[in-house]
Amino acid sequence: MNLENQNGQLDEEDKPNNNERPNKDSKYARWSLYLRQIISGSQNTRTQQEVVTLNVLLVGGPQTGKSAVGNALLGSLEFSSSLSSRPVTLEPKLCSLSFPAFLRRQGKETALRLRVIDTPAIPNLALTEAEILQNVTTFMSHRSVESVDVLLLVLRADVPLGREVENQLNHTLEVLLGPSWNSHSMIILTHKDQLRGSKLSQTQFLQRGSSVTQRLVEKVENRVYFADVSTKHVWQEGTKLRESILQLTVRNKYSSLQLKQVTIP
Ligand SMILES: Nc1nc2c(ncn2[C@@H]2O[C@H](COP(=O)(O)OP(=O)(O)OP(=O)(O)O)[C@@H](O)[C@H]2O)c(=O)[nH]1
Ligand SMILES: [Mg+2]
Repeated sequence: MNLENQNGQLDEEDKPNNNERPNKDSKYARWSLYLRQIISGSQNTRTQQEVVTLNVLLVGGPQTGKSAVGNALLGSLEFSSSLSSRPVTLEPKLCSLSFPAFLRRQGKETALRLRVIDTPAIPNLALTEAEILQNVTTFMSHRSVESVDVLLLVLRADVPLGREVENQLNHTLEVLLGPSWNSHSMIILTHKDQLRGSKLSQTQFLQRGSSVTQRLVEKVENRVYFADVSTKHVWQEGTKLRESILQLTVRNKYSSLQLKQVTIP
């Protein structure tokens, strides 16, 4: 099914509904979101609203904000996120939520159902790469997740990325999702708020940044999103992130990456 127009932009029908935009106040908005999920959940059953379900995988180095990005996406605090000298997330976790009437598709209001999978950091002080791969693949198979629609590679904007981390991320992702993992990926550069003192634009910042980050950015075809997912701005970021995820999905014509069979020696 071709859902993309010639410019690779969202078709009119696949644009997020502007009605989805909530009140700006984050505390109120979060509660309002929950109430809307509950109310619209029962309406969905009655009116049989169409649903697009996307599996979104969060991957990245230690303490980069993976879990915080997951919380922003779902407008919740389901994933444990905290400042720590040790890895906080040691097991994969899946949380899902539906956003009713998020887009129009084939003339119908369609809900967006996000299934967000948080994972332990790569590299990880507490787990080897083999253990992470084993944990993630076992978890995915128990939860019947066979494919990934969007991979969010979460890095810190304010911390240069080392070559070793780049190599490990590349290797793990290739084993897990195959060599074309980059086609379904987007880089989220968290801690945008820490760059406030810098007078550079985001593009200039990237151009003057580490060659390692630049290489990864090129690899994901320049899909980069600077985010501040500290609690104050989490609501606004969540809305924009969901829209970016939908945009990438449409660009990829709703295709997904099959998870590979991983054999751990
Ligand atoms: N200021 C600021 N803090 C952030 C941002 N993103 C994450 N943090 C903070 O960074 C810390 C680590 O965030 P987590 O979400 O636990 O990071 P993680 O990558 O899941 O960490 P591990 O599971 O340990 O690998 C928390 O205190 C977050 O609040 C951001 O954009 N800005
Ligand atoms: Mg975490």
